[in-house]
Amino acid sequence: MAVLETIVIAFWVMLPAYVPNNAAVLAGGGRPIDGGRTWGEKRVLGDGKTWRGTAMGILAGVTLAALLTYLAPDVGDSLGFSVPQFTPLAALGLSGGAMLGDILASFLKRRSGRQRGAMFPGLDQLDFVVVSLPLTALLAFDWFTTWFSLEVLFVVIVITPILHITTNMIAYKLGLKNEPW
Ligand code: CTP
Ligand code: MG
Ligand code: K
Repeated sequence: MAVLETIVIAFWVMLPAYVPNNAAVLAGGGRPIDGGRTWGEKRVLGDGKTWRGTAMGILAGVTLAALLTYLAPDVGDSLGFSVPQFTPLAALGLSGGAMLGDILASFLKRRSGRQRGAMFPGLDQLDFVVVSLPLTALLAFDWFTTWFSLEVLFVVIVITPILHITTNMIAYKLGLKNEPW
């Protein structure tokens, strides 16, 4: 597989997992998922994980997956190679897994004594990949193995932190996010 083809497919296939975190930042607020509950001295998840942010994040990811699926045949024709269409379960695995990964990361941050918004290098950039990929493999195994070759997985691991840092920096500069990570 050509390098450019691998990069395009990696980016396309991950878009429904990339968008939920950013949508949650824009749409977040309201009731926290943990309802303010603590475990020991510390919040279970914290005020940064809300029902509205999570629901809107998943909705944004699934909607984008539907749009990409609609566009895929024409884009594939123009590029000269196929780009992924998303099955409903694949869309749900990628978007839902991204939100779940982010939530689990906050759970770990609270257990390690980090306040809401504190930085956790590595986890902040890759938390959603770590859950969205296995969940997608679980929900849509054939689809997953069709698109996630070893080359694509490798590119995903490399471009994800770069994209994450860039988009969060932009969101911070625009005043949408409280911290640049
Ligand atoms: N957000 C939300 N629901 C989610 C994820 C994010 O409402 N499931 C919103 C919150 O307003 C949150 C903001 O997006 O403050 C930024 O997200 P993130 O950086 O993930 O949360 P933090 O506030 O940094 O909290 P944490 O330390 O738990 O990551
Ligand atoms: Mg944060
Ligand atoms: K996060």
